[in-house]
Amino acid sequence: MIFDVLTIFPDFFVSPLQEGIIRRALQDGKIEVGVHNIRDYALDRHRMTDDRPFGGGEGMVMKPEPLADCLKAVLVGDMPTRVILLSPKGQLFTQATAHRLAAYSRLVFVCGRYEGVDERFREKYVDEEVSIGDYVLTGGELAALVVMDAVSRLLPGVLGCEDSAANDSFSCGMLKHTQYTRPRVFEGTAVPDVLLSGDHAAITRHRFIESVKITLERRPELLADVQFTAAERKILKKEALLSRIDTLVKEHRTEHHSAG
Ligand code: 6GU
Repeated sequence: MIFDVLTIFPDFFVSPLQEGIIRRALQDGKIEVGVHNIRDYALDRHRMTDDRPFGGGEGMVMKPEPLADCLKAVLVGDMPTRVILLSPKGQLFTQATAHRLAAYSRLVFVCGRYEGVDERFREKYVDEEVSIGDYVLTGGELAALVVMDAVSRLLPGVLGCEDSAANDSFSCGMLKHTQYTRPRVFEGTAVPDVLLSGDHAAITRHRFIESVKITLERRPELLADVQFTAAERKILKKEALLSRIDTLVKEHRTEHHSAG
């Protein structure tokens, strides 16, 4: 996977890419990151990448020509590429987005700054606009790093099998079960017996129930979109969780309908 980043702050990307799993992915050639300074494509005397908005108002708008020229220089070859503008006005980035983006050969991130980018650049060159949450950052750089991190760890061979992405929170639409390691007793609290039992079926069942309970408590709205198997529904019924979940799903659907 090739990531190309268009930014006016290239230094933002130096140290976050030099640690841990991302560093190893770069060393192993599983990912490649090209950081491109938009200012290098600003050809006026002052190398301006932004200007005052037509119509007046606060803040500055990123000029379309340096962005377009920078992008054209990056978009050589015919790799399946997605051009992504990071902006608080974008579609919310989720684990599903990460999976979808992981299928491209190249992602180009355009990091917006100031009050936004000229609309004509967005219309002509941007495939999708992505936001990482309902809050405002000073620019798209941190968001681009978030998306690169989330996508990278889904690529084949990036995670060791020890930390496989298969059991992540959100991978099955629920939050991940709790985890324990040594010592068996920490400050008077022991690890749950079942985890020491060696009974893998019992452990899987325990973790499934844990996942459901944690999700019910913290992010109940997520359960509306989870497809439980017949076997899972049987377990949930036995644990007296099924009716709670079914009620919740019904409520959620009704809310969606009345909202839509
Ligand atoms: Cl992608 N950019 C900015 N500036 N703020 C954000 C964001 C992106 N996502 C959430 N807030």
